[in-house]
Amino acid sequence: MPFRIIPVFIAYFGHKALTEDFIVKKIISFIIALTLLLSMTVSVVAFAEGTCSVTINQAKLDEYMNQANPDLKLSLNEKFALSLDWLKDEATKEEVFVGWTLRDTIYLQYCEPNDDPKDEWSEVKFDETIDADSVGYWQFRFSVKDKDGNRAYSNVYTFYLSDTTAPTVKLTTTQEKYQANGITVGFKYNVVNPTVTDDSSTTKTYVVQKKVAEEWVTIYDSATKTVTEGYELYVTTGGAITPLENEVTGTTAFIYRVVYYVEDAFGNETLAVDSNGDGENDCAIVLNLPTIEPVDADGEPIANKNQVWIIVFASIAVASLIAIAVIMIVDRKKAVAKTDAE
Ligand SMILES: [Ca+2]
Ligand SMILES: [Ca+2]
Repeated sequence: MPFRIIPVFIAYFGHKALTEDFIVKKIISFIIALTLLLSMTVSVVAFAEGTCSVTINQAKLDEYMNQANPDLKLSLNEKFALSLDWLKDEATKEEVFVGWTLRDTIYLQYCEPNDDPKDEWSEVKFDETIDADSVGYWQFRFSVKDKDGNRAYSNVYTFYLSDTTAPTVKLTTTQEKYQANGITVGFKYNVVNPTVTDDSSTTKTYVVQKKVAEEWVTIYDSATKTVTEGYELYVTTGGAITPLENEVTGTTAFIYRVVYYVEDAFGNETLAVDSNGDGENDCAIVLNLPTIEPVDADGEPIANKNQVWIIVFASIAVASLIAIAVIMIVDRKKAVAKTDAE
């Protein structure tokens, strides 16, 4: 008897299971339909975002940009602002940005030379400035944002920003010290470069000059690493100066100097000093090197000290010689006296 219940049980619960399965399926279908609908709506909204209520008249913009070209010539380290006359004029602005109202914002977008134009755009508003601080191709474009945040973009304009400024050059503190206090005769002085500041890489060369018969003679050229024939005694092939011991000038005069030449990567040469007195600047800076005697830690000339000691030792030596001579004479006299006595 209980076995007769089983088919009924199966029939009942089987049907119920079917019914539940049906409901689950319906729910899933509904969710799918809802998802589809939702994604369609999102897509529609997304497409709607691309439409800006302002359109850019590219041909007109090109026209104004061509006229404005001189204004857009950039030079390094200048604050660059979008101060274009046609943009200040409401009528011409509306000609380019068709449909523009006060609720829409015009931006100048820029991509610096080292930035990727795919995604590294920065932007400024009409009256803001850009720091034009790197050499190379800068890309610009206009973008207008309407009141709903929709954007329109112009074509890209490319400008080459060049470095037209020569490097600034000044002596280091150590160089200033040597220029004031002198370099020591008989000792090697290694020439170093002055402090050079520029936005691009720089080339620094120098020549060592020595005053011979009132004329400055170049005795070493760092560009070619050559010592002028006959001056091997005064300067090494590495450009180090060794004044001879008899070349002491004192700190108020000098017979050695280093003339520096500095140029940046764009050929801007620093011409700040007239080294040959012809009235025209020809080099970046000159380091004058007076020559002094060697001094000890107390500032006493070592040479003088040596001389004192030489005198002391010489005096002792002379005194010793006299003493020996006296002893010898006395001994000899004694010996003579002894012989006489015999
Ligand atoms: Ca420069
Ligand atoms: Ca000159």
